[in-house]
Amino acid sequence: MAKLEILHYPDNRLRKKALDVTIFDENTKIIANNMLETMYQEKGIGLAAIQVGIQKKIIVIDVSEERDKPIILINPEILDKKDPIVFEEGCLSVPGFYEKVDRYNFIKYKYKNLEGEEVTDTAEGLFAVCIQHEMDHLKGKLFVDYLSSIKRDRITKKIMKAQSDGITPSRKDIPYSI
Ligand code: QAP
Ligand code: CO
Repeated sequence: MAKLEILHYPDNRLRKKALDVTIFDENTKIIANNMLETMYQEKGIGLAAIQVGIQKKIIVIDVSEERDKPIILINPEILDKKDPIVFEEGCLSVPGFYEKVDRYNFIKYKYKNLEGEEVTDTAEGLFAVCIQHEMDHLKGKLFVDYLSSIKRDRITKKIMKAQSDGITPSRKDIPYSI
C-alpha cells in the first residue's frame, strides 16, 4: 500500500467532477486501499478520490473509534434524506479549519462495493454527514462553498499564506470523536 498526496484548497483539481467507475478490477482495489492508508495516516474520517487527484467516484470512510471499520463506497447516490442538522465539519483538503454546515442527520443511499455489487443502506449522525461531505467532493464541491464569502475569503487567505510559508495548518482538538 502507498500513502497518496492530498490536494489542498484552493487547488483547481478539487473542482473536477468525478467519473463513474465502470471496471471493478485490481486497480480499483489498489486505489481504494491506498486511499484508506492515506486517510488513516492523516487521521481523517473520510476521503474522496478527487482529493488525491483521481477523478473517479470512490470514497473511503471510517468513523469508528477503533479505526478498524473501513467502508468503501463506489458510485454512491443518495436516495432519501431527512432531519436537517447543523454539523461542524473539517476536511483533509482544508487542514486546520472547521465550520458549521447544513446537512441531514439521516440518509438512505446506494453504492457499489469493490466487486461491483449494488448495496442499499441507511446512515445517521456522523456517518451520514461524512457521506454527504465526501459525495460533495465527487461534484467538485467543498464545505467552504457553503460559507459566506467573507468567511471563505478569510480561509483562502490564511491557507494560501500557510502554503507559501510551507506550513500545513492543523488543529489537534478535532471536534468530532475519532
Ligand atoms: C469530512 O474530514 C468530515 O483540519 C472528513 O488538521 C469532517 O476527515 C465529515 C482532518 C467532519 C463530517 C464531519 C482535518 C485532519 C480530517 C484537519 C476529515 C486536520 C486533520 C478531516
Ligand atoms: Co473533505
